[in-house]
Amino acid sequence: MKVSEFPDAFKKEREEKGYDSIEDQNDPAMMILGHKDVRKCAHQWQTFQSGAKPGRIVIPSEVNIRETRQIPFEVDPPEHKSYRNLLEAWFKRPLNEDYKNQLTTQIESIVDEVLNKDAIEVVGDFSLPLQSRALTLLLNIPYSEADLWISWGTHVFRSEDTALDADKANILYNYIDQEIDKAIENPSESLYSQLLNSKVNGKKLTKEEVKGVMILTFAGGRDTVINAVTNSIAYFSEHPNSLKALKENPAMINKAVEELVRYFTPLTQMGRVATKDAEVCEHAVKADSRIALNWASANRDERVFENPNEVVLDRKVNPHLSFGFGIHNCLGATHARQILRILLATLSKKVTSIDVLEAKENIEDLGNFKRKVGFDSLKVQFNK
Ligand code: HEM
Ligand code: EMZ
Repeated sequence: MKVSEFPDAFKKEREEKGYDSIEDQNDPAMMILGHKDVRKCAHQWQTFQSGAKPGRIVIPSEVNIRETRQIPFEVDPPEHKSYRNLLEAWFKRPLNEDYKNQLTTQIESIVDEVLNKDAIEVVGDFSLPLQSRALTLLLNIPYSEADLWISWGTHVFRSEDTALDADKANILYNYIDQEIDKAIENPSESLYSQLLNSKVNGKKLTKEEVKGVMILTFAGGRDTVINAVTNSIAYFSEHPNSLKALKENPAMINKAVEELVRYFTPLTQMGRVATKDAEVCEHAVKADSRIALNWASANRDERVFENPNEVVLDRKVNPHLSFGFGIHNCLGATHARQILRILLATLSKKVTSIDVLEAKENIEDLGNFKRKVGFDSLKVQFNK
């Protein structure tokens, strides 16, 4: 398979019945595959809730590796809205000029670094440091803190051989506990301090609530960004003319980012738990069972996207669901989009071609479905 090719794993089932069930630790989930149905179910938060047992809406389920509720991700209205109101402005900071300039400096310097080398392993030596350094801007803490996060590897709940790794998750939880205590002693301008100073419905946020926001910020924005960056490099390695097109027409960059994010869909799906007996695609969903909003499948729905399996960098209408849909839409999307826009601008200016030396694909195992979501490793050479 070409490194830039990411097949549609769900086509047959989406076209034939619109759903299919997958096993997951004795808690199966009914995957919703069509664009229209995914949007409809995402809207029905009263029937399909996020505020179930912490970890249960994630696939694979994380109920066995954490107890802290991630906020605002695992909360339903009306509380959800109060938390969003609190966080919205902070997560829009990536639109500020100063933020963009700092992010540009970071990304240009990492691209300059790799330009001088013979071989670069993109996942560990490019995407992970880029993601971690950029996160210091979002949290508004010193740049040097990124070194520690880089040492944790690409996913905070996974290690090389275990899909769900409780020991590894504890490294993150203990770290966040410590950082919260530090911020209580020495308040600063960081997100920790901002949260510790905030009130929701007249009450100060508890340490557990602050932890819930911070875990989500670390976990949700980690392998998604790493995959988006790595897969973009894979794409341009086989499409050098697209880099040239972006250099000649930088106005196309925003559309190109949306299209790459649609095509890769870094987060395959997210679950919900039925609060009562319901029906989706004329199929019964029992109370307390799980459904999964499959963003990846919806993004290849031929009823919505012309030539869904092709990357059309200047695609005009692109209602992709890669950042989710409805009230829980991705809070980190502004940050993620800035990273990718600046990355594309920088690559198109500084790099003429990228040679792939070695690639090991990361295939998500969803029982009957196998989906390529990124790479375990991708060795390339960047050429000036
Ligand atoms: C929610 C994808 C980057 C923080 C979501 C959702 C998706 C998503 C699909 C919806 C989940 C649902 O409906 O249950 C992505 C992708 C990213 C990305 C594809 C990168 C390309 C980030 C980053 C952060 C972040 C960088 C923060 C550092 C969040 C948060 C939510 C969320 C806090 C929950 C919002 C809520 O529940 O109201 N993301 N994400 N994400 N994401 Fe992201
Ligand atoms: C959860 C999730 C958030 C989950 C919006 O998505 O991202 C996953 O990578 C984490 O494992 O805990 O944060």
